[in-house]
Formats: sequence, C-alpha cells, structure tokens
Amino acid sequence: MTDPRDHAISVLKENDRGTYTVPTKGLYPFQWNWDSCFTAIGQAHFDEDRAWTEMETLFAHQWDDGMVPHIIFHVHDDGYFPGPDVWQTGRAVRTSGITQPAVAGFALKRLFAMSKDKAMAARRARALLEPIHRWHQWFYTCRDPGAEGLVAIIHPWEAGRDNSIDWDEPFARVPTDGIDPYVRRDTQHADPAHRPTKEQYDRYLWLVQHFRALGWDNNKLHDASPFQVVDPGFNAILIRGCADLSELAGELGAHQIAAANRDWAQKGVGALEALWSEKHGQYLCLDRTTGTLIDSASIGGIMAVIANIPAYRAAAITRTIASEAERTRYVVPSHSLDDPRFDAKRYWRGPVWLVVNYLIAVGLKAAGEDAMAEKIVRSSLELIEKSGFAEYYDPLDGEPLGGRTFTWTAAVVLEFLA
Ligand code: 9YW
Repeated sequence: MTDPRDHAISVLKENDRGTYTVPTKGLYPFQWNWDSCFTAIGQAHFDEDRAWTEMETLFAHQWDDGMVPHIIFHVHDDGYFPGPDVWQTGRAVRTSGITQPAVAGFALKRLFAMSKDKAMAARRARALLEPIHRWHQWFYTCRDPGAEGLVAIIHPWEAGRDNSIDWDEPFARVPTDGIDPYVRRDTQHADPAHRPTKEQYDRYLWLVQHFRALGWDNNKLHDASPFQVVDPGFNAILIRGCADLSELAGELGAHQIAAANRDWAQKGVGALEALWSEKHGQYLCLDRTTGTLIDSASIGGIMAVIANIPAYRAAAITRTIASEAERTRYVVPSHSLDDPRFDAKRYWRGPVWLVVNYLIAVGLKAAGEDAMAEKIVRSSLELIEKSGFAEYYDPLDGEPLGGRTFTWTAAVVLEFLA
C-alpha cells in the first residue's frame, strides 16, 4: 500500500471540484456542510489556500436568515435523491432546506492554528467570523425557542446520523401519508442492507414535504415539526464551535462576537448535564415533543466529549468506550452492543465512522484521557490500512462499507498522522 498520507491527499484531490469537494463521486456528487468543514482541515495539511476556499464556498450559500444548508447542489446530477426539485427551496444556487452539525467554528480555529501564512489566515478568518456567528445565532433563535441553551434538530439528516437507533421512537410519530412517489438512488451505489430502510426514507420525505409546504420559513418549522430531538453530539459540536469562534474572535479583535459565543458555549455546557444517563455512562437524546430522554446509547452521546464537559464525565465516557472495545475489534461503534438493535453493517446503527472517531479523540485528549484517545487513533489507522478510505466500517471485522475513496475519512486521517 502507498504511504497513507500520500493516499489520503490523493483521495482529497480526486474529490476536489475546484472550489468545493464532493464526499465521494457517484453516491454524493454535491457539497455537504459538515463534510466540507472536515475537508478544509484535511486540505490545510497540504494546501492552505484551498482549505480556506472550501469554507468560503460553503458560507457563500448561507441563507439570509443565517442558516447554512446541509447540501449545496452546485451542479445537476441525477445520481442522488432527493435532489433540488424535491427540496424546492427557491434559491439561485440550489440547496437543501435543513442544516447539519456546526463544525465551522471548530474548523476555523483549527485552520488558523495550522496556517503558516498568518496574514492571509487572519484576513480570511476575519471575513468568516460574522457568517459563522450568524449561523450560531440562527440556531439559538430558531431551534431553541424556549432559551434552554440546547437546540433541536427537526430532521434526522440534520444530525448527520441519518438512521441512528436514536430516532426510532420519535420517528414512529412521523406520518407517511401523502408522500409523492420516489425512486431512491443511494441503494444503486451501495448495498441496501448497509443503508437506511424504505420506512425511514418515507419519513425523511414526509418531513421534507411538510417543511416545503411551510415555505421553508424557519420561524415556523421548529414548532410545526413532529420530530424535535435534542441530540447531545449535535449540541456539543455547536457548543465547541461557539467556544472556538469566541476565542478566535477575541484574538482577532471582534469582541462582541467573542462575548456572545462565549455565553452560548457556557450555557450549553451547563444544559448538557440534563442529558446525562448514569445507567449508560453517556449522554442521551431528549425528545422535545414529550420531554423525555430516549433510551438509546449511540455515538451521539459519546462524541459530546468534543464540548468542554466536566473531566469526570469524560472519564465515565472513557470507561463506556472501553467496555464496548472489549466486544469489538475496532472502536468506536456508532451504537452500543448492549442494545439488541445494534447492527454492525447498517450505516449509523453500529458501524465505525472515522470522522466521529476524530471528534472523540480530540475531546478525550483535551480532557486528559490520552490513552483512550490514542487507542481510537490507532484503531482508525488500522482500519484504513486494512480496508482503505471507506465511508464506514464494520466494528467487528473491519469490512469497508458504503462509499469508497471517501473525502472526510481521508481528511481526518491527515489529522491522525500529524
Ligand atoms: C445521505 C455525506 C453525508 C454525510 C452524512 C451521512 C450521509 C447523506 O452522507 O448522508 O443521503 O444519506 O449520513 O452525515 O454528511 O458524506
């Protein structure tokens, strides 16, 4: 096998479309929001200028209300469903109508720290401070109407963990009547047994049609959605994004942005406490429509270590990962093996995702849990040695699953090797 660093760079270059990068050709032919932020971090290892461009392209498509969409359909491509004709968001450059985890604040700080050309980095980072701040403000305005300090997702695709076991219960309340007939494309590129089910796709589409009928008005969507879930991983990424944006803004002299984001981060870390489960040794999702925690131990409640949670919580999460590691060859499975619904090959219901491993490793290291952080990095590198740069992997035997030559997998490998 070629040197993993060279291999990772070649994957990033292969998927580069000039001003944005596709997650992998065929399966995902457009720009995805959180993928792009990880991609920029990877690109910064070999092409600083290109890394800034990746972030700038993403924010060039921010909505007027502050939301940054989850997909930007730069080109026409029938290979993906649902395309812009289903979303009908009415933008000049077509986008989806929902968002994704807010990795941008974290990525911006990381890009700035890695930059060798500090003058260029300061100029380009300064121009992104305000747009990222507006996105954070949008979250706390439109997705936390009760000012609890935590935001809700209104569609599983927003979490980036499309078919997680976390959504099974709240998803059962989403109807499927009246959805337009459709043909999936994902199952033509990847094994259907490793993808979400038809029942899940029906509900994904019901929600899209419901929001579309409300004109994608973000002042209405949260309250109108039968699906409102407070995901600890999603919130922790936003909290970390606020904390990082605050620090960088302070350094670059943008003091109002620094203060507002520091407040959101502080309030968020405090509010996360309500999602802790002693039984599972990790955080859980909260169903906002019923006010109850969802009994489902997924990676969402483990990647919460990316926020500045108390050290004793990070230590408990380390023990939880160690217990999973006793039963799997590779860490960290996206769902607990204690749960009978665990499925080693089906997308977000068990497989290992290296991008999540990266967030967990960064968080654990900051919390002083170095040994587990290193174990996760080692396991991730073993996976790419054995199975290449796949979209996700079976935690039991390391089989590569989903798309191949996957951009964000390559991007985080450059971080693991640094
Ligand atoms: C889909 C691109 C995206 C990721 C998501 C992942 C998957 C797309 O791929 O969603 O159509 O299901 O779940 O997190 O951003 O890599």
